[in-house]
Amino acid sequence: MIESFVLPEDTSKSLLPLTIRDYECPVGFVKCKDGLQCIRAFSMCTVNVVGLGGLECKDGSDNDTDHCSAYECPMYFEKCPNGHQCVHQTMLCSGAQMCDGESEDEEQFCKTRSCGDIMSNCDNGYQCVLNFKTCDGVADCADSSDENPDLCVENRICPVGMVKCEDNVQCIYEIQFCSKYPDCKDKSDESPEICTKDRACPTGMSRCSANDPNCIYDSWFCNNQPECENREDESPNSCFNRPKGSIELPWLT
Ligand SMILES: [Ca+2]
Ligand SMILES: [Ca+2]
Ligand SMILES: [Ca+2]
Repeated sequence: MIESFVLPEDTSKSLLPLTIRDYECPVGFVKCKDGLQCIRAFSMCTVNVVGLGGLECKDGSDNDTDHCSAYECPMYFEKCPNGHQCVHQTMLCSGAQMCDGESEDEEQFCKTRSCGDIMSNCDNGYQCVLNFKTCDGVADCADSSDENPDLCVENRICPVGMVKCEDNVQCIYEIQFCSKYPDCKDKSDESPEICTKDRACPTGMSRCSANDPNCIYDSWFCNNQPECENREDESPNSCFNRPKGSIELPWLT
């Protein structure tokens, strides 16, 4: 996969430098400050996280405070309290400080920020945890409030788009069933009784393949992101007759 590219050098030295600077980067890429290089939008001005970054601007502008202060973060990323770095929205206020700066500043910032639809507030008021980490038996909030016994009761109502594990307490996403990884602490999401050869998917979802009982949202096929174990959702066979997918959770679009 292309990480970044530089516009051809011989052209950049030609008599038409404006032509180069007018060159549009492909979708998902943005220009470095010098106007001569395109990098992935989520590599520009982002905090260093494994899996992100990669080849960056040769002119250093992807780490330049002034350039980054003016840069608008790409979809699913938000500005850090420091005003120049971009961080994935699920990592901001997650309790692990990702942004450069003082942790007190980040806490203060997080107290005024909403956790959104896919995360929930911890009681401490400055931390958000992903919805599926609530009542999963592991303390994710610094104050353990995501595992509060008053919250993790049998008649608990799951957030939109989530379903109960067999214990009737924990909520996970339908896509986490038969994913070959235990997400329910009782492992009921991977039980052979549920993950049968002929398992039917709920409405709006389809099996990864005839051999794979994992169901993913129909809109996640052909969205350029592999969600099925063997990437069947992005295979030419699956995408032959389908429109381009989306990376959003279907009920949030
Ligand atoms: Ca938890
Ligand atoms: Ca699972
Ligand atoms: Ca996909």
